[in-house]
Amino acid sequence: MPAFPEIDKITYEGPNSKNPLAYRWYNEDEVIEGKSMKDHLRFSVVYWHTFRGNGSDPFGMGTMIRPWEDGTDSVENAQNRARVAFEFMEKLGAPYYAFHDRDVAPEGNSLSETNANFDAVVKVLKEEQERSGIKLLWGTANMFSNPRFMHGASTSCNADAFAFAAAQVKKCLEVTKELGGQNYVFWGGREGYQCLFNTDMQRELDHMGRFMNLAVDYANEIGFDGTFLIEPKPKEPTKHQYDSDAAACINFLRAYGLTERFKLNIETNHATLAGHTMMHELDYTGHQGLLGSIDANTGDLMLGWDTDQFPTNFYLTTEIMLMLLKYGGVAPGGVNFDAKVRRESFEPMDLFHAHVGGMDAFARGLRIAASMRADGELENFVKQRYASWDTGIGAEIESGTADFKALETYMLDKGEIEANQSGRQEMLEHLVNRYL
Ligand code: XLS
Ligand code: NI
Ligand code: NI
Repeated sequence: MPAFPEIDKITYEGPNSKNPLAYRWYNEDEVIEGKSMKDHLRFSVVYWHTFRGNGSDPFGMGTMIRPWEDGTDSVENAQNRARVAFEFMEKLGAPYYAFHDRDVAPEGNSLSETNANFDAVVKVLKEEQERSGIKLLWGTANMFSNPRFMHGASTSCNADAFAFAAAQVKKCLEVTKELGGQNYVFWGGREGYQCLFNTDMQRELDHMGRFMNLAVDYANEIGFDGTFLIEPKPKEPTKHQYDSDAAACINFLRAYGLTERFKLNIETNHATLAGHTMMHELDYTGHQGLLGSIDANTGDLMLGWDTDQFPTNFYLTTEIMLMLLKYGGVAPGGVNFDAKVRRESFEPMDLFHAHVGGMDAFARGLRIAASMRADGELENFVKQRYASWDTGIGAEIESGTADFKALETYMLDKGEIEANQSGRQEMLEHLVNRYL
């Protein structure tokens, strides 16, 4: 019996459609900048929020109506849920999904029982992938929910927690490979500190570096050649997370020799918690050649936590798509909806409304970004703005032929700099609005 009997496959109806369960902008086979929208966007549904989120918050219990759940933590229930997840993704037309090990299968009384539970559900995931053609964007291990990880996983003061986490990631890498996962994510759920008085920061960071190198070694050993992704977030659950923003992650990867196999998975709500815009984080990561994937959501700027809302703002999606196009696309990463419906949106149908809205907002952002790029006005303005670096003294500085003495001679001779020109910020902001 289908879990969503009242929903047919969501289709593209075009910009004039008033059907909330239709795409107005996402036309998956339509080609933009030489690639289908489907290949540009590589949409992915997350297992944790969408199929495990129950709507509870620190003040109240779960609210979600999920008729397919039998209320137990059994493997059978988890297997049935996996089939429901694929029905949902198929009807939505999402080509990818992502999970934590503990989202898909229940923990048992021992590590071996837990691994067996995981295998039993992975069997169903594999069947469903083969049946539907939906692929795994990435797998990851949940090393933050269980109390054993209260002090962190690889950064715990307790060496056994490191060992347990290693066993968990080993298994999750095997499963990710088995399911043809294209990436593997590390988000450092409790890899940070609450208090510096009880923390040996250097030792913790060294351990985290060691952990990730061990993961790379094991991936090489079993022939998993997907991209490793580290996902920056500045705080929550800990006061300070070591993977705090893109720059901190990149410095970490360089310090521990990990840039060959790792890239970054940038999440909008994490960027804003770090005091950056998503566009900033993408531009920073992109020019470093380390842009791997994105977690698509949005925060609420009035609230200081990771609200993980579905993105619907065209301005935001346009900025994101401008960056993804600029840096050559997001593949083999994707646009992964790490977002949850509000606890007041408790009906199964709301899961469709949320994803359709998010996918359409990104599709619109892609279209807008592509037309801005086709016109080239922004690009030309920036190029012109930096023209002093293309010839003469600018070119000599960039190529490394001008030293301090040469620059002094140049300036003594010239006396004063070329007149500065306006940055035209307001004109450009107005220009961007023309496309929206
Ligand atoms: C939490 C993170 C998490 C990662 C996967 O804030 O976004 O969901 O994406 O562990
Ligand atoms: Ni998040
Ligand atoms: Ni995330």
